[in-house]
Amino acid sequence: MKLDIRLPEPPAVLRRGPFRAGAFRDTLHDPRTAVVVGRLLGPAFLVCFLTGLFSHVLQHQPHWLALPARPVWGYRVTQGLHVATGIAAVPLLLVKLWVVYPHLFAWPPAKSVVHALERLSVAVLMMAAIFELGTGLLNVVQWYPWPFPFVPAHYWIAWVAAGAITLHVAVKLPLIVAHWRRPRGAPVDPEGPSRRGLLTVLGAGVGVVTLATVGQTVTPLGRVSVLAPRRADLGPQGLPVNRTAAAAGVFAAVRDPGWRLEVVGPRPFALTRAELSAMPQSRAVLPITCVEGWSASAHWSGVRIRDLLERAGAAPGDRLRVFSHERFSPYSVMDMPGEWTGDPLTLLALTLNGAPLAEDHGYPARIIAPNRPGVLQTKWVARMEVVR
Ligand SMILES: Nc1nc2c(c(=O)[nH]1)N[C@H]1C(S)=C(S)[C@@H](COP(=O)(O)O)O[C@H]1N2
Ligand SMILES: [Mo]
Repeated sequence: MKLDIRLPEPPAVLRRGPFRAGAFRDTLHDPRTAVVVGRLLGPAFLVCFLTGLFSHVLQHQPHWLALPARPVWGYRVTQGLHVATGIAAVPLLLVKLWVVYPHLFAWPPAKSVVHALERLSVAVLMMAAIFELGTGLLNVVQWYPWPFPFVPAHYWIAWVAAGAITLHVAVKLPLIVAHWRRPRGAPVDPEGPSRRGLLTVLGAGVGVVTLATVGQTVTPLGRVSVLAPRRADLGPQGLPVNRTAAAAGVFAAVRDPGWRLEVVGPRPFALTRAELSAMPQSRAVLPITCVEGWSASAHWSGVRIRDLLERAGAAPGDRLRVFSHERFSPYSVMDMPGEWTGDPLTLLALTLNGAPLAEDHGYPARIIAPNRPGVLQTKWVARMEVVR
């Protein structure tokens, strides 16, 4: 007796994974659907990448690059878009992966070396995209359960993702071009699940996650955004707080009756809070825009940094290094380039929304500047140094 132990031949083009042949309706897993979803996911990734890049250069500004301090709400818009497009990209990426995942079981796994490399690049793209969205989301809820520093990891993997996406689009360009438009007179399967149905579900998903979170920066939607970790109007003096004075360990320093602001420059000086209040005061309506996605506008008043620098004998355009009473924090020291030190809206703020700064908002004095990330709005300022 002869046993036939030959395995059945896999279908020529595509094996349907662990599922029976025909388990997937072709309209939902065909190149046209992949292209239609890609047309939404691509721009979301692009906006997220560019706004992220802008945030990065603001926080790590190269000396040769001058950045604008206007419009004052610029960073509020770009960072709001960064977080919103990142969140919208989650359902988009999930659907995209679902549309193309039967290709995971393509047979043979690699037709050539080039094909193998192409599949490898898609694997890199997937991992980088999932890493970026995952770390970004956890950053929004301010949870850092990983052993690496968030900012450089999120930044460098973004370049990996951008490179892999560019390669992916280049490789798939013929397919993208061929399926960009709806095929004329294509037969519609009346019984199959429709592409339009899938896109409706996807649109609803994007709408829900956006509405549930965007209110942390689009203030009127605050009540709708039940998943937003912050409400822009909740907090002492009507403004959220990320790090409290207690958490920063600054009580002793900021409650010291002998507190003085030290300004170091060609003509160094020190001023008490009463002396600062006696100087000409300026007002500004400026937002705090936290990189984590919440933002809120507030009324500030205090002394222009420009006036303090002038008094210290600095020249216009000089840089400033600001030291907080808080120690051992990435926000203990902040550098401010000339575009901001000379700006009439950059203040050493003493009041917030009409009352002296609460301790949690940086009492006795904090930095507030236009078009800058929240992480650079240093609280509990102790000392400022003119940098030449
Ligand atoms: N010294 C110090 N300043 C700081 C911080 C901090 O942790 N320490 N947090 C920054 C961040 S991340 C933000 S978003 C703003 C928040 O300001 P607020 O608490 O007054 O709203 O303060 C910034 N200034
Ligand atoms: Mo922040």
